[in-house]
Amino acid sequence: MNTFTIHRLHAREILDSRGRPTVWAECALASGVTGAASTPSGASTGRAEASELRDGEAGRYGGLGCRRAVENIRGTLHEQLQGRVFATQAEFDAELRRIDGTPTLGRIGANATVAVSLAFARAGAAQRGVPLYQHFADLAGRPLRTLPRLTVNLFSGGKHAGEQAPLQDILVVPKRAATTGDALADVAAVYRSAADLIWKKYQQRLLRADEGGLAPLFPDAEAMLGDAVAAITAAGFAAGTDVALAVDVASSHFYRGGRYQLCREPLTPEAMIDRIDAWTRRYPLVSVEDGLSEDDWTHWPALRARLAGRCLTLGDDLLCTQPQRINRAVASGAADALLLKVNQVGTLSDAGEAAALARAAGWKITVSARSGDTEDDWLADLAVGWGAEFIKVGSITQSERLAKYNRLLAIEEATGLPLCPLP
Ligand code: 2PG
Ligand code: MG
Repeated sequence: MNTFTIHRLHAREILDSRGRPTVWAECALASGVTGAASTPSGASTGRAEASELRDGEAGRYGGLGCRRAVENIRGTLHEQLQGRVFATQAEFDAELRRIDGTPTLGRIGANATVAVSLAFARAGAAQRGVPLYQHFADLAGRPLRTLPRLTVNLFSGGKHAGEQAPLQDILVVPKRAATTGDALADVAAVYRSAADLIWKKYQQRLLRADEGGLAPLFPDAEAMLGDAVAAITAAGFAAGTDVALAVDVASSHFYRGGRYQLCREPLTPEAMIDRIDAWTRRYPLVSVEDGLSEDDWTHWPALRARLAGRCLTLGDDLLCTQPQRINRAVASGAADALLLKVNQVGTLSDAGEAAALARAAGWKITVSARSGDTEDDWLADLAVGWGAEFIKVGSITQSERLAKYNRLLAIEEATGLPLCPLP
């Protein structure tokens, strides 16, 4: 049997794309191979996410330092795991959980466990002599079949752009393109025409948000969606057929006292559902993420029922990649698609359990980066290995985003896999 013996765990504090500290970890196995990985970090986080351990030292990175998380890897985890033999990723991740001992991984820090869990996976792939995407596919027990479709950030608002506009993320979804390479070319054409349009309409060119999206002072949600359609058309595409849209409403962040404060217009949950329904009829949306708040469990089933068959009801903050929240959503019919972020749950195996539950319910999966991310590209391998229908990485500017797209291009070349059929 192929077993994995830990020789050394190492870590260091590095910076993410927002210039904030995060964790890089390396796992060396006794067989002589090593694997390294780094942890991304969100800004628009769900309340049920696993706990990042931050130093809280006011004079250093505003308290966001990760030296304690790094020390926990170099110290506690290295000392307790050195020389230990693991047969599977699941055994290794269970041991991380046991050593931490808290449900949210707050003692060692989920920012530490994510990096270590992924570094162990990379080392495992290296020891087996297989590409990381193949290793992920084998961990999930599924054959490689397709590449994920791109959902690419075009316009930003909400917490990714200083709250200048209500919707957090308007994404471009290439439909006509038959390969990742062609899909990126179509996205680039839309991005260019959107930049021209933004210049003409808002006299703003270079202000870019956290994920590289354009972020002018849109007056309202409809302008964001309408301008995206105009950019698609101006680039010469048929909106909806060649290139469609997706939206991350991220509405947990403007839900107060039972009302959705959309552009200072307080909407009841029913009115918010009507508004989203109207968007899906007026604009070519293939999915709506976090249309309702993470606290509004009562109304999610009505939203899903309203959109069913036309547009995916995608849960991010609602689910936080947590198996027990996904079970609740499946039982109540609250969603039909999972946004999967490994650092929301803290280990690769927990994220794998989340993906398996979503699959068993017949849901679609979008594997997602975070708004604070690094040049690490494991996300592309994960999306391919786990057969995600979609991947969400951010815009086509900024190297932490491009690392993932460029890795997808390499995987496409190596495997010749087709893009996932459209849902
Ligand atoms: C989201 C993500 C990625 P963040 O809300 O889906 O866009 O944002 O990483 O800030 O949570
Ligand atoms: Mg989201």
